[in-house]
Amino acid sequence: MAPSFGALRWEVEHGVGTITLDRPDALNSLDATLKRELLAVLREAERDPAVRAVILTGAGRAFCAGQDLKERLGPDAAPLDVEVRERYVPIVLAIRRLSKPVIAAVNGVAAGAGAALAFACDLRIAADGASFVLAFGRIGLAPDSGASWFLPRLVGLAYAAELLYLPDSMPATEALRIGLVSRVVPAAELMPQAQALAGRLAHGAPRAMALTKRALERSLEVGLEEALDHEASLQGIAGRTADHAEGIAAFLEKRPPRFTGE
Ligand code: T3D
Repeated sequence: MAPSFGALRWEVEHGVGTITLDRPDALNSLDATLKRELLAVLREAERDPAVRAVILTGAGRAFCAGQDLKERLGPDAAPLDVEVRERYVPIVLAIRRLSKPVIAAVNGVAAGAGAALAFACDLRIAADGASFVLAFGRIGLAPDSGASWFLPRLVGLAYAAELLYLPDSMPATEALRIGLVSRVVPAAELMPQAQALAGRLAHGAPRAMALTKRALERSLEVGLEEALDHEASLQGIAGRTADHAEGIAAFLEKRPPRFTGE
């Protein structure tokens, strides 16, 4: 039976798992429950073979406003380094290590660690009214949850520095111009387009998708020769899959492939 959650919604349809952060009155900011459930649902997405691609989005007018600042003032708040290491880092790593592609469908404002969650995803598509605010500096904090790692890789040091040192709100159109998101669509089109994109990913060969994610990940950290060698190893794995044989057969028989993940 599919697990149920209180602070987020989890729906699986046609190979696509959709995570909707669901605390709209608090702009889907991350309280203890949402952080715990987000990690749990990412593990569920990995475990469930019916899920071949994942969408992460938010309910209401925000994607995610980062840490729930009201909870942070509470008596049980952990020191920041502990909170980041124990609650945020596992979520970011779960997204990066998920063997299935994750699309951030950024429906509204993405702030602080909420923006970092979007950066950790494999693809970012934004509604035209969405925005990014690297709000850490506004409240006297340094970046966390991978914001300072992802941003230079996504948009280069110059824009990463602008976003992190001068935490102004960046509208989706500007995010598209600098390459922070790959598509901006009218708000009403966001979920249909994200679902169409995820549907295409879900019809791909699952092992090839996972290997592509690993190749891209490694490419960020190594030189050309090591990347070439790593690609060759991954291709060796892909070449031994039934899906590769199916891909060739489908091509020769002039029909769409039916990938099974074998
Ligand atoms: O534990 C740790 O702290 C470590 C981890 C840190 C990582 C981080 O994420 S640090 C960054 C935390 N996030 C922020 O600093 C963003 C705070 N929010 C904002 O700056 C603004 O709300 C937005 C730019 C996101 C949106 O602005 P706006 O004008 O559209 O909405 P608003 O009026 O400010 O907010 C609407 C409601 O959401 C409001 O509640 P109310 O007054 O109607 O009852 C506001 O308090 C609430 N809200 C917004 N963000 C948060 C929040 N409540 C709790 N935590 C939030 N982060």
